[in-house]
Amino acid sequence: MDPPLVCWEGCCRSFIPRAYVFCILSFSLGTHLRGLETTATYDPSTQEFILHSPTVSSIKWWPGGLGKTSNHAVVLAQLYTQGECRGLQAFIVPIRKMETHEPLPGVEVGDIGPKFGFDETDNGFLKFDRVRIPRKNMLMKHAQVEPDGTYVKPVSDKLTYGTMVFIRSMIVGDSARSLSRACTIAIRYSAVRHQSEIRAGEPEPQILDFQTQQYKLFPLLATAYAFCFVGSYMNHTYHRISADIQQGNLSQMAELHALSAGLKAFTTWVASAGIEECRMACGGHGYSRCSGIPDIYVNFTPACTYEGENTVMMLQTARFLVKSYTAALSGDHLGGMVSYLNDVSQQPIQPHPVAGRSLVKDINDLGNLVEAYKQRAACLVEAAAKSVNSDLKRGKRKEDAWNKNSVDLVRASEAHCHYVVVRLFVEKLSEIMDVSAHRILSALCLLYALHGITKNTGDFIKAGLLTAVQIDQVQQRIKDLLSVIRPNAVALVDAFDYSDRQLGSVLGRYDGNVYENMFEWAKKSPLNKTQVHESFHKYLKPLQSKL
Ligand SMILES: Cc1cc2nc3c(=O)[nH]c(=O)nc-3n(C[C@H](O)[C@H](O)[C@H](O)COP(=O)(O)OP(=O)(O)OC[C@H]3O[C@@H](n4cnc5c(N)ncnc54)[C@H](O)[C@@H]3O)c2cc1C
Ligand SMILES: *[C@@H]1O[C@H](CO)[C@@H](O)[C@H](O)[C@H]1NC(C)=O
Ligand SMILES: *[C@@H]1O[C@H](CO)[C@@H](O)[C@H](O)[C@H]1NC(C)=O
Ligand SMILES: CC(=O)N[C@H]1CO[C@H](CO)[C@@H](O)[C@@H]1O
Repeated sequence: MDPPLVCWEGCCRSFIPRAYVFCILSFSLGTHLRGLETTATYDPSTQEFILHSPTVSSIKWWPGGLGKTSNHAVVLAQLYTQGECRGLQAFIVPIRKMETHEPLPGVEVGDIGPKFGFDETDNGFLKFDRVRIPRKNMLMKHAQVEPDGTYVKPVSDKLTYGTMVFIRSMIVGDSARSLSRACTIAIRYSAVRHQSEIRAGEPEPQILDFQTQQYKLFPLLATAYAFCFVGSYMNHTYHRISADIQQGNLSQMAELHALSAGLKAFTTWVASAGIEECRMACGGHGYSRCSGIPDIYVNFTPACTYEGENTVMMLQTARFLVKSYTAALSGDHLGGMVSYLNDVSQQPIQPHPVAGRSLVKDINDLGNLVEAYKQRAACLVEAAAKSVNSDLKRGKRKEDAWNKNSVDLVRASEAHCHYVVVRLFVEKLSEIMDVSAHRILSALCLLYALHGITKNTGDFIKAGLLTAVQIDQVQQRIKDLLSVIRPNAVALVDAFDYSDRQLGSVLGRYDGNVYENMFEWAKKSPLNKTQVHESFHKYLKPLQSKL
């Protein structure tokens, strides 16, 4: 099977001797890093840090492998030295004896109990009571504490969060993998399954021939393709910008943070909901674990929460968007994915479009559609930023102005991410040289863009990007595209190239022999070990004899 989705156990392996089993405890209080209560106080007399989690609320909860497996942990804690709090730093903390695996003195550690999924993972809790570790156990690449307790600041505070940015960037690819696996299963099964009738008296059609089934699955298929391209873009962007950061050029660090946070949230939300739609599209058997989809879902859906809760991620991206918008207004020239905000400041968007006049001239023109998504994002960013600014002018406190507009800020971030995804999909097409592959991927790309418009019609009409008549055309065109994609649907999921072993699905088998194998699978149920279960003798028979 694929490597486990909780990947951060592996992230630090490069610098850790093999005998150590590690887990990373990045947050003590989840979302609010600065509010983290676990402290690491430096004691120069012994050159040690003292780790302490004083309250029940500061118990670290959740890291995979912590409950029973790890003997060391990387812990983020508030550093105190020379009487001052220096903010979050990371420390390597031994938590169990190497020989006996018993918890070390002052360490309280264990498993958190059953969860929504991850049954095989020992997600754990951890509490410190004045645990001492040597000074060299602080990860000092960026910030340092000298033997006498002198604190040396990092070049940028943001550098401390580099690992989180890396994992978020990789989660974008996970979204693509999880959604594409669910699509593979649902689409293959929909080609195998026959049900009902379309024309009276004729044989039962494949359920994939129902327009409604296509309408459920093909936009998700298009999304899976889009996310594959976005995942690979995010990976390359991460490597490109972090190479610059290594060289000391931090100019694009804020862009990288905002992009990875936003795309992590956008793709995990969409993929998580999409996997569940795929499951329901398989009817009753989708609910059986032999479909493979329940496992994909429970393993994937925590990605909406871990490594940065999605709403909080969207708000971080919004902060960058509002900052960029404000910078553009005051004459800065923006680069990267937010460069469209340069134009907004020059020509304010018309709030009330003239009837019949719209930005999109041709709903089949991908260039036009990218422009429309861009303008929609610009409109929503501008509206949210203006609203925050006017609240500030009216004397609201900064935090209150932010909170009072946060629904709109999240919407602005989503629109920005949606634009990025559509744009990257369209750009990818120019790299595809094979004529027939280009034709079908263009249809998928168009479906992705048009489907997104129908889900957000209000935004596009309100901003004068499309007229109501064009929205009707969009809806019609989507139905045409479903028929275009239908003959290629199975080939398009085969192209993801998952082996049966990777899919782990009876419904999604490559050879389509679903029913025989489902029967085999059922026979292996533990309840079938005996022909007659003991509960019959214990409970049912006595009941029957009373009748
Ligand atoms: C399977 C799994 C594995 C995990 N593994 C690890 C691990 O290995 N290491 C580790 O350190 N952690 C791990 N975690 C913990 C995870 O990182 C946190 O759960 C996550 O950061 C969310 O924090 P929270 O639980 O405190 O949620 P909260 O922050 O309490 O979120 C609850 C709600 O409050 C909202 N909210 C919170 N703050 C804001 C805000 N500022 N603005 C608007 N809304 C807000 C959220 O949107 C959400 O709706 C894991 C979690 C899971 C589920
Ligand atoms: C990510 O990008 C790096 C460098 O650009 C490349 O070596 C690596 O193979 C990529 N990984 C994935 C999963 O695409
Ligand atoms: C930093 O990187 C950016 C983007 O690659 C580049 O435009 C800029 O010139 C670089 N700055 C320095 C000082 O090298
Ligand atoms: C594991 C096991 O014993 N499975 C049995 C379940 O029931 C079928 C049908 O009676 C048997 O053929 C299997 O051997």
